[in-house]
Amino acid sequence: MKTIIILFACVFLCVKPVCAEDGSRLWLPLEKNYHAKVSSNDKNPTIDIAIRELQTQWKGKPVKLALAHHKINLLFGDSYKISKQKETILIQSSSSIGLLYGAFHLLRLQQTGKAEGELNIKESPAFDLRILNHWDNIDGSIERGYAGKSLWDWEDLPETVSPRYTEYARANASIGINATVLNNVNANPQFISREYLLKAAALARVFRPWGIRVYLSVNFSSPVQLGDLPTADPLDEAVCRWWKDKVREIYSIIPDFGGFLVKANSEGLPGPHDFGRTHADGANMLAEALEPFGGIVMWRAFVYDAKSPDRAKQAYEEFTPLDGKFRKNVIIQVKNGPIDFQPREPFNPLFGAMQKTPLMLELQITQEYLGQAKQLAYLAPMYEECLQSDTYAKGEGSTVAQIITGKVFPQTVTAIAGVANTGKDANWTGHLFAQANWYCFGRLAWNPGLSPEEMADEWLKMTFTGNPAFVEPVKEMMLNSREAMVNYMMPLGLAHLFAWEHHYGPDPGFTLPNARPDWLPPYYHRADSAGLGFDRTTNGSNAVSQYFPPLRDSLNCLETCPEKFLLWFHHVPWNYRMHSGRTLWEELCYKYQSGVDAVFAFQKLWDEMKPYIDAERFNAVQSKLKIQTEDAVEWRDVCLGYFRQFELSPPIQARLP
Ligand code: BDP
Repeated sequence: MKTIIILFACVFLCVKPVCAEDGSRLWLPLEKNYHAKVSSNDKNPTIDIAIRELQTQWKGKPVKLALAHHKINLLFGDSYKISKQKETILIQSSSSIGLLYGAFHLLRLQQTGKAEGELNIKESPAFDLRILNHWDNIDGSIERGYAGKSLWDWEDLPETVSPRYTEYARANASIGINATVLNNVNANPQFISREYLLKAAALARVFRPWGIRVYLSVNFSSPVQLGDLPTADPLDEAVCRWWKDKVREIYSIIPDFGGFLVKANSEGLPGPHDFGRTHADGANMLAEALEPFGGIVMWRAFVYDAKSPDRAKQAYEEFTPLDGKFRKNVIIQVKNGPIDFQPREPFNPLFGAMQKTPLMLELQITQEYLGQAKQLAYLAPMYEECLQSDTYAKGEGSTVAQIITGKVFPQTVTAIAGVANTGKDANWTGHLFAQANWYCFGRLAWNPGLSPEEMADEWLKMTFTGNPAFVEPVKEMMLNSREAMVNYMMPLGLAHLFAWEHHYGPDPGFTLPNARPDWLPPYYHRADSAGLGFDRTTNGSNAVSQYFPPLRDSLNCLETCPEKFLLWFHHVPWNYRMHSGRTLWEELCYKYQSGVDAVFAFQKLWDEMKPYIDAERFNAVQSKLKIQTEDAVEWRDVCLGYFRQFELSPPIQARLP
């Protein structure tokens, strides 16, 4: 009997290192109450937070927070320094928020086992604005949200302020996010009514000490819908006056309001084109109203026309003629690719092409086209792929990251936005591993040079355990997950093979009478008996010409176009020989199969991770991986089954297992 008890206790202590968790803690440290000694030369709500975070969670030498009233050694704004003195650790910044970021940095070092030894850290963010975009609606639904209802309880605000708002702000501050657009880009005009501004102000009050500013998406026809004006023409005096008065009202309610995000003349939304005006006319009118208060306009370049022969070309065609025509406080918000958040797209050719206008990058964190909250895809490799793409706008090395951080062409403001994946689910993001995408977005917004591996390593250690037996294999799985998904969904540059509307499962052959052709998969894959893929070469739609040489030329040529983008740029014969020696058809079969194989391997690997983490989170991920393998098989079978009909005389039979 004795032996059994001892054995039982041992199993419990050694094999169950972490207590059960539902994921609500995110990557933040467990509240330990270490009573660390923390002092500061100043006091305000932000510094109080930094002190509290350290007091409860820091285990080590006393920490001294030093707010420098004059900028020490060129430490600006959000920047900070951490150094180890003899008996203390010193965090210095010229701003309170810099001290809080420094505190979170120190805690991260502790959580990842790197707090020992020398500390000589100097950090500055690469972007001024590190923003989440929430596509949240007044009724609590979230467009493309997969983690429950909106975090914002509009009905209860401003009177009732949920504690979740503080937790949200804390999580964001811990990774350096400093701005949030509260509502959907498909904006309900009500969001800038007085009633809703008071609600937004209550959120802004919670977020303020965490260094987070509130922004709102606005509907371009608000003067008509909210103000009863007969027009929303941006050159109409009454319209300009209406917006100026509205902006004044906003700042009287939210004094540190950040500005507007605008989706105009896109997917049926109103905009300046309705009045024969340009995007610049529209954006400048709003910018003029915001300018006296220091606000900005983030004007989206996500535009496409039902009649366009190549949707991928349109944003470039509409926006490049306007380069240099925007006011200083306008920044153009550009999605990573020219279509729409597909599992893989080449970078948007607007990056590098607009050289006299600030541009910002819009990434999607919510996995609209990447398995939503059911499938595991770590998106840092996808973000990195875009950020490190060379545009050649000013010779070699003009990467997207260099462009949007203002290093190639000067920018008055720099920013990066991520469409949030948060919701009311206990674990915030639906899939536990989707938390890593929120995390890495914030980390990249601070430093776009961080590697996906570094960030996965941090996130795993902070979220689960530092045990290498868990961290190393799971990190490997994360790093391979996006490529696996590309392979089982749409390899070799295919895009948009989704079933109608829900953007989850496959339906490459879907058509609907009278539907917009650019919302149907055949518009994108162009499969016929001659081959597969969209000809965007100089012989086709000529979208390649929107890229700078020498990239343009290498994309244009079948032999030099990277195979991961082959079918994006070329209509390729079925029997074309790929670099592997396989024909296109064989390669397609091979890619789909390797995607499926990878997911089965993830499932197997995860099963082996059971001893290292709590049962609750282990089971949650395990059951989602089961769904993912079933879905991957479906993707392979449906897509290959469909494409096979076009493939004339296959040199070998498709290897459908
Ligand atoms: C697409 C979404 C749609 C958004 C749109 C946008 O399907 O719901 O409104 O992007 O970014 O990806 O405006």
